[in-house]
Amino acid sequence: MKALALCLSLLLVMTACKQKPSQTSKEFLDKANKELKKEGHMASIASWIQANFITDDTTRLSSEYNARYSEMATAYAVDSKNYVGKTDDEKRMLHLMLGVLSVPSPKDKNKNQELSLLKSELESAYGSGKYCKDKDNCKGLEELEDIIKDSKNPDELLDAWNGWRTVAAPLKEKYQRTVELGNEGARELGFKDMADLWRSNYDMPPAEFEKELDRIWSEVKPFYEQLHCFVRGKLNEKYGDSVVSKTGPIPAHLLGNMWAQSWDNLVDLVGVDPSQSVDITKLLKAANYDSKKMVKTAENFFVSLGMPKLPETFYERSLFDKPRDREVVCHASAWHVDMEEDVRIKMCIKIDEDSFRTIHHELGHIYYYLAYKSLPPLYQASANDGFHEALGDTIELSITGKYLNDINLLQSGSVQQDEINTLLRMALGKVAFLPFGLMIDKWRWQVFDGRVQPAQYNQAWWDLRTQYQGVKAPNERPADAFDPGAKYHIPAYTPYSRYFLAHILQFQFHRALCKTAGHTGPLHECSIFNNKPAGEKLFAMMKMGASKPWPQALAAVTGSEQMDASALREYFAPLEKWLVEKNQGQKCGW
Ligand code: X8Z
Ligand code: ZN
Repeated sequence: MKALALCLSLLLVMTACKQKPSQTSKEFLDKANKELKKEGHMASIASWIQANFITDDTTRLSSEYNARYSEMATAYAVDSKNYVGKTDDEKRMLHLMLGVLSVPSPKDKNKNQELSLLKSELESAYGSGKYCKDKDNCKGLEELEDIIKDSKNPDELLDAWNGWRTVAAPLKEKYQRTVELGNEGARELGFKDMADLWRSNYDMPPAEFEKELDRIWSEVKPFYEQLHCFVRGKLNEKYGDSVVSKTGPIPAHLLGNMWAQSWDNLVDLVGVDPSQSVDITKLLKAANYDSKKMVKTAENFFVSLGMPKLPETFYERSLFDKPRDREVVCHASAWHVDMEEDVRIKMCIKIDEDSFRTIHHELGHIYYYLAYKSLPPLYQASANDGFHEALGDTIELSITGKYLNDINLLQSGSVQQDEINTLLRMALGKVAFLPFGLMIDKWRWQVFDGRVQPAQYNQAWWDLRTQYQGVKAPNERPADAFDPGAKYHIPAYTPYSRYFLAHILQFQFHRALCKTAGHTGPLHECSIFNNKPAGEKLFAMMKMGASKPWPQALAAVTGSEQMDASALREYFAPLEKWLVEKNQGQKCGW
């Protein structure tokens, strides 16, 4: 009875607070915007140093500054619930404040510190992870990825694949604890758990967002199954029944990518004709490109659309090349350090097509940052997070043979581009990715909401990999395996549905911008290079930041308020037809 009374009086105090905050919602938001920007700047600098120079010291420093930032962001988020907001803008910012942190910290100071340190440690452990066969033979992720990319020896592939996963196993305990703490933080903000929080950032009820993803997936699944069927057939021809069956899921070490997330490194194996499609790696090497020239070339594309040149500090402060003498997080990233003009990328650029495409992806983030830099910090984000990831990829879809001619990388007439070869190359990258993009957060949601307990982490991961991708673990997994931890975004806590959305949205943007540019032929032949009206349309949307619900931002470019796969299907239509014919007589699916 006493306890109940205490609760009741607490409730009364809280209700009273809600009615009478000491400042107006505008004053509250102005202060929050200002202080979060300032503290975020410090956290960003510290994280930058950590990621560029991984040591125990930088890990601690970064954890310290990020703990301060999280404490502040969480306090503001909790406090925001005492305000209603007078205008639509105020209401929107109050809601956005709840989602500032993807892993919200508990109010308890010790737990906040603990969470921050664990997160920094996970990031450092992933970035500096090594697989050592013996003490003089250690390999980092970059080297192991090269093996997966180039080798056609199943034993060698398996060793590199397993090797990288030995780095992830020890992360499980720390990860498990971050889930507990992050969920506690999410509950203090009024969410059921972190899954509920992550799904609440899409201008629709969280449960509907999941349905929305499933709906979009159902639009592309039949096409993916055809691609899967074709690739599996080729792998079976190459490696035989004992390595790849003609009917079941594909073992994950054979797809040319450490996570089997995109299969573009299989172009040769699946028979893409090098004389009938453009091999960008070959062109970059022949023209003696270095990392900076690759970045300049990508910048030049954005400038050709009417966007500004990058600030000099971008070139002074970015990291383009993997340093020889220190550990860095090589996973490519784009940073908005001060929420103004201090923008940087951090990448271990290789002179190849994959890096060339990724540079465009990263500059997409950078140009988004610059476009919305004058907005209040809470609006300094994209309409939904898929837009941010889609931006640079949209530009990348304009890297056509004609464009490569225009920039003198490809001599005109040297390659007779054929439609199927060109589309197959693209599909191995973009279409193969879709179920991977979807399943990562499906796994996390189950982990966050408790449907999957730590003892089932790995099994649940492989169940989803098989269900969605038709991919399986190449061998029985050790009891302590934590294979999800071998993918950067899991220890780094980067939400992943954004990439699934981006792979849909980029085709919607591409189709709309090509229309603006007056393009009439097939979509895969369109490049918006040099087209100012298309650039203006895109930049206008980027300038909106997160200030409006995403359907409005989407409509500003495409005229439609719906995310859907029709543009992707249209882009690949000839290939889909071709694959269906090629797969006649095969038992597709798994
Ligand atoms: O992480 C990235 C970017 C940085 S936002 C390089 N991507 C995802 C990945 O590598 O898993 C781009 C595509 C998917
Ligand atoms: Zn990105």
